[in-house]
Amino acid sequence: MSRRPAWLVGAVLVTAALASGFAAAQAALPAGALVYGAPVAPPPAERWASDPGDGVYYQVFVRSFQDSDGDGVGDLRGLTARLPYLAGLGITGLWLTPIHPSPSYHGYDVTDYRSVHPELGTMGDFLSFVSAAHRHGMRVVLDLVVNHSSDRHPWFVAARAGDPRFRDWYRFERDPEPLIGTLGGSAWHDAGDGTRYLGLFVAGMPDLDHRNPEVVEAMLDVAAFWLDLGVDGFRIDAIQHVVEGEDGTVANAPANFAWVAEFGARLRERHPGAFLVGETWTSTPTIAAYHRDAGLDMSFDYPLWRALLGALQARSAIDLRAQLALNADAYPEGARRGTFVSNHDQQRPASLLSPLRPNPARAALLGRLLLALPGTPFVYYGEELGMPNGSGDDDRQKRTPMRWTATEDGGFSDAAPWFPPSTTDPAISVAAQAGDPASVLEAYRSAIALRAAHPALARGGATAPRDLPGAALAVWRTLEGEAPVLVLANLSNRDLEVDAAQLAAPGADPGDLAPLDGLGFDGDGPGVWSLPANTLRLLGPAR
Ligand SMILES: [Ca+2]
Ligand SMILES: [Ca+2]
Repeated sequence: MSRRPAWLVGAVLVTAALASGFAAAQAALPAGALVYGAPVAPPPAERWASDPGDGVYYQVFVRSFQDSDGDGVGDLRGLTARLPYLAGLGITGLWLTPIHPSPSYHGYDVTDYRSVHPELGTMGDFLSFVSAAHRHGMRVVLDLVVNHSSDRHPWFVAARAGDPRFRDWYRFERDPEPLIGTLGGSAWHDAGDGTRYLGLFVAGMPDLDHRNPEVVEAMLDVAAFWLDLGVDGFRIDAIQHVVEGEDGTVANAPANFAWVAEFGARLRERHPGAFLVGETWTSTPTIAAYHRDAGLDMSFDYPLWRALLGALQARSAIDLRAQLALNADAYPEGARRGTFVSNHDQQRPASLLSPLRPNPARAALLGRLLLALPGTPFVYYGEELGMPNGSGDDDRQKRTPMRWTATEDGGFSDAAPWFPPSTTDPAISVAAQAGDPASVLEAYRSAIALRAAHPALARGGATAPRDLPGAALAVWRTLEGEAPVLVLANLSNRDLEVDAAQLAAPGADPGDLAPLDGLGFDGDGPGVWSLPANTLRLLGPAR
């Protein structure tokens, strides 16, 4: 009997499959022997020495990132080809919005949880992508849409047709108690047979009934399927809404906390290194409760997102300081929080901060701020270019094609893109910004590199002194055994002087601090720093 670990056998098979063409290899091997359910990658504990909360993640809307085959739709091969760009940016993890078959462009209504949307590629393309991402030192996180399926998923089709087994996978009722959906209307939808079914979001997304153990088991199997293929973790969509309360609560019910605890624990039993990051679009105390009471591996810090954008919009650090202080108190030790300034559900910050014309300094400041504060930063594709929103309220305007080249089409595709780019400005492109120190892209690159180089920035705590003008933000980042870092930002549109004497300094003499970014500093003397408008600087003990 071979002593080779099971995952290595799988890896060899898949390597052979990729080398010789996935379909051909699949045909040559016994059914089920290749990838479906066979472990193909080393367990995360061996693959990753570091914590999943370390590093910087990048959120990709695959359909809009890079088209590889000239059909105007971004795909997995295109994404794989762009991994060197992301590695060069310092990215260590990727979150892909849903990649499964779905009748919608966004994919949040899944019809098959175990395959890849044909427009985005094949299973072989996906495996090549995962292998390449791992070679580049990036984790892969998939969106797991557990709360609901598509109304065209075979489970729901069977349920609606009266199949007694699948009927209990959803909630059908003849005379339900009224429930308000997440978008404001009734959460109950006409099933056409005298009953109504629950769909908290829209009629096309019926809620799965996770009070039924069979449903929980089915979703655990889906998660395990992808983990066996080398995926590292999942972003749990709509995590607050998975199980509704008996009293009509549709968010953060006690039963929902119990589901998060059970799902996470059972997944880690099967895959000890797997991790879950929840779409915790709620208040700080509630997010903290998911860590404390449900053992959630990582949350998304929506309150900090609001505070970061608010600080830039109001040109005032006052509320942001308060949020940082609240975070320092609210979360249990070791709670990992994904931090962000944009995602596929939000108006892009470049448009919010400067609606009339691009303002690279403001977009760069926001990014530098995100990357200088506690948490695990998630950068949304295009954010690192200051890419604007398209016009109008359509969600697709938040998910427009990535701008690679300075040409009108942005180099996304040889064909007409599935949706028009949000801008044709040549300056909003990787090609125009790469190498330009004044660009948003280079601000992100240097901020990510500084974060990686200074442990206090990556993993330290944060204290923000309040004895400063509202437009100035100072944050001490401290970590035991590591040199502290002082984050200094000027949120206003005019120059500002900061006197170090105003900053109580933990373990460092403010007069003894030097910039960490290699750039000079204007100032009136030791400990007085002049900050131009819209800038952020990092200082540490002079060596
Ligand atoms: Ca394509
Ligand atoms: Ca639900």
